[in-house]
Amino acid sequence: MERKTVFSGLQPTGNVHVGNYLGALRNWVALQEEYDCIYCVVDLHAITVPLDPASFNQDRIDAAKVLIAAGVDPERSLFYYQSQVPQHTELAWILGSITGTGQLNRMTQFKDKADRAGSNLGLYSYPVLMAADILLYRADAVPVGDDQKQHLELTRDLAERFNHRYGEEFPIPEPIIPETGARIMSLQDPTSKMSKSDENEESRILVLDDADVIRKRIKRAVTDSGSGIRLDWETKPGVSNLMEMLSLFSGMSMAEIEAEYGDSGYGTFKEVVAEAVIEDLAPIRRAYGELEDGEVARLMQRGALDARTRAEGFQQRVRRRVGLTG
Ligand code: ATP
Ligand code: LTN
Repeated sequence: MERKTVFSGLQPTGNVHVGNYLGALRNWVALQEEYDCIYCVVDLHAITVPLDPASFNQDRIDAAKVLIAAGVDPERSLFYYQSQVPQHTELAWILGSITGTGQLNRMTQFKDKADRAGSNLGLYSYPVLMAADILLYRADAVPVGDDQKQHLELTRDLAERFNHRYGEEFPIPEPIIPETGARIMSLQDPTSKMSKSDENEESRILVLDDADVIRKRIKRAVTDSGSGIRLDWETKPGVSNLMEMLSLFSGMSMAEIEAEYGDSGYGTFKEVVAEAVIEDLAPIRRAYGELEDGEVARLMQRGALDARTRAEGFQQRVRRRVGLTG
């Protein structure tokens, strides 16, 4: 039986944090066992907010290195930079022509980002480019964190609309969202999600942080003024967030965590969480240190070449459907 196709993307802005890792990246790695996987460093999405051109190429290489160090395998999966495969933007334009502005106006991530960074056309049409990323390869499934649900809904809608107007071309992709870890919260404000763009760097743990930084971040994580280690997102969101991280990093169930640490003080519990995070991330940090920029740049070039060939085959079908062939 032919393997199903998985597609996902990560922006090369800021450093990869444990939210990205637990919500998406761990799934990317695991899915390589069973699926035909395509993973993309989405640099064109990243430039929708202001960034420094002088350091951007290094940001892309660093992001690619973290992904490879975490287990994305360029020998098994197609792995490349989005901007090196122009078929993404061509399909985005075609899909943009069947996207209602009313629908884009409802995208919550656009509203959030536009409030913070100012609005522009790229940011507005960001979800259409994301839909193009996914549909370009006829992906069946998309591993993402909880915050991408709305964008996935739009992708599914656009696939259906295209199929209806131009003939059956795209499968309707399913999100793969983990049951736990899909929304890791900020360490400083456990009611909002951990984010790369949060100004306060104490709000997150990066996959490449060293042991001392991880201990410090968790020690300073906001909890509540009560006591007891109990899963309760309403009244104890900070503690619940730490419990979720411990469960995902150590493999313990929530019941086991409550049984073992229910009566512990917050200080002691935080030390346990920190050690579990440090232990799980250490091999990634080590692997990262062994990768060379030049080697990664070459891998990405090769990935782009393969991706262009594959994407072009698919795009010829789209052009024919739309009436754009000579
Ligand atoms: P951020 O919000 O951190 O700036 P992002 O979501 O805008 O990141 P990406 O880095 O491209 O952008 O996200 C990569 C993946 O990580 C996506 O699948 C996203 O859903 C997931 N993700 C981001 N933040 C979290 C989080 N706090 N918890 C779980 N998954 C997350
Ligand atoms: N918008 C996503 C990144 C992204 C993506 C994709 C994820 C761009 N294209 C395609 C899955 C599939 C985000 O995490 N901010």
